[in-house]
Amino acid sequence: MSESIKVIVTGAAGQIAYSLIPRLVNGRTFGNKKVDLTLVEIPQVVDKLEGLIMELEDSYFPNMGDVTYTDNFEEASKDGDWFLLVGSIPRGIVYNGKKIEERSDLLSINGGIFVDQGQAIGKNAKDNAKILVVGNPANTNAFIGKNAANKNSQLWMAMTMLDSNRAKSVISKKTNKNISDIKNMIIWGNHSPTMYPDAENSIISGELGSTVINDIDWIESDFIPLVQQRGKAVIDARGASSATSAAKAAIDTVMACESPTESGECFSAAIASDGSYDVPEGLICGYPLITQKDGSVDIKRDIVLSDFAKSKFKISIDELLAEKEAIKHLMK
Ligand code: NAX
Repeated sequence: MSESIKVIVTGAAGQIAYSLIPRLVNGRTFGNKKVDLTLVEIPQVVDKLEGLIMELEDSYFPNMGDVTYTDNFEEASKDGDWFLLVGSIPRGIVYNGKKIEERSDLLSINGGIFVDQGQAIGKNAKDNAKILVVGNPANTNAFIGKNAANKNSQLWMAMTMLDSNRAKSVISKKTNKNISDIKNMIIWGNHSPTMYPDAENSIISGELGSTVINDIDWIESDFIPLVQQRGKAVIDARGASSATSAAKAAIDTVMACESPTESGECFSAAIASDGSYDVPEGLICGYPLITQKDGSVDIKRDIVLSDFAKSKFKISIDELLAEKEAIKHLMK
């Protein structure tokens, strides 16, 4: 093991993290690097991480380096290479005496957390750090964090890989193909029920989705709502939100960034718009992405959107703009 990498995970005592953290040190996600982990939680539950660390030690992970835990994010962020920001305050809990039900309250509370975390990352993390925001509202949390970090060499992303994986599964059932035959499943826009999963531009056994499926009614009435509402369906069935699939999607995103993307392919995550596809600059928007040979991550710019796609995508961009408006008091 020649190289080591420092990975910071917030929300480390939560249900996604329980499934995510062991995979970070399994020798696959970061190849043969030694992985040093810093696990972060809020003060009320941080001591529970002692138990998780005991389990990690008992699991025999040859690639596991130093593992520590803390409730001090500022301290944790020092020299970080990768940040998986999973922790956030969920809807429905009582926070400072008030039940958090409105999306605007959620945006504001979590936004405040991401100002502090963003500033710490900008100041303390590596210049080429990569940050994946999982905690909701993920795109706007990443928008706030990136602004607070104020360091363009760091890459801020919000996770849409779970939506992409869900969409691949729906298409594989519809077309009777193996899920590995479905590529380039792009999620445009916000990680929210307005997202636009792009079946037309997916690649199914080497052919364009619009040719293979050729059924716009199914795309509009079945496929899109199924993907958009899948998170709720899992909660209804399981009595808890998606955890193991969310953890797998976070790992898929890290791995997609850690090695160059195959020619012609792309993966899904939300990053800051540079104006591509007419998205207002700066919004953290779901795009098709490519990891270059030098490790940088770029938007794939040669996707052609149909008028149908553009109209759906616009709904999600408008929502991102409304969220930006709702948190403008948190911006410098
Ligand atoms: P849990 O409630 O099980 O865990 C969240 C953990 O975050 C808790 O242990 C809490 O103490 C901790 N936390 C809260 N604020 C923190 C802070 N400032 N610093 C460090 N830790 C903090 O939730 P879980 O099911 O693990 O979900 C985590 C987040 O992922 C939620 O916001 C959820 O909405 C979001 N999701 C995002 C998905 C995506 O595709 N982007 C999909 C899955 C998931 O719904």
